[in-house]
Amino acid sequence: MIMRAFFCIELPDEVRSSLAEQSGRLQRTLGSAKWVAPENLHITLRFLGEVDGVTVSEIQQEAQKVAAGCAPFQLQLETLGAFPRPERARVLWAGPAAENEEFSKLARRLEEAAQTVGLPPERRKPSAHVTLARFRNPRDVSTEIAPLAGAPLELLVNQMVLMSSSLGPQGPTYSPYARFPLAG
Ligand code: 3AM
Repeated sequence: MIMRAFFCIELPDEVRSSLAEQSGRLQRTLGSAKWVAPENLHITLRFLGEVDGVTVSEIQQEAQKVAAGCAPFQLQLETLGAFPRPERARVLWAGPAAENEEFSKLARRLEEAAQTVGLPPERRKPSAHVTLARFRNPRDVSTEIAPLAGAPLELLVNQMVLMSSSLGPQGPTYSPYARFPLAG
């Protein structure tokens, strides 16, 4: 068994629909891009890539320990932002205005877990964000970067999800594979 997978935080319906609405509005001004479908909006914790059955079972054991050691926390999505920077954006996202320590801790522990089971290190620093769009060619979105309408969108992060992803011509389809309640 080989599965493309990642750990993420799911969004509650009201956060998802607010982001989908704002994404729809941005779509009308920004136009051509790969816009993330509303049902696919999420906050990535750790991308794993293609993993085999043994790795999936090992990472689940490690994730269990990580979740047992982290307490539920609040996350506020307050602003639009862009990677690597608004003037040359490849990714347009919604997220917190500043680093969230609890998110960082959870992501750091998952990074350690991934390395424990033999996965290569992720070099990019984890940052809490919901990707709304990806641009094939970098573009200037600086005039769009603003606080989210109706901000802050608040969510209680009380579990993380191991998500499987299958890539198709219409884009990826995500299915929750396992859930890990934060119990620290
Ligand atoms: O949450 P975002 O959109 O930032 O870009 C992919 C998405 O992140 C990322 O994993 C998340 C779920 O698909 N991703 C895809 N391929 C990746 C790779 N090779 C990757 N992250 C790191 N390395």
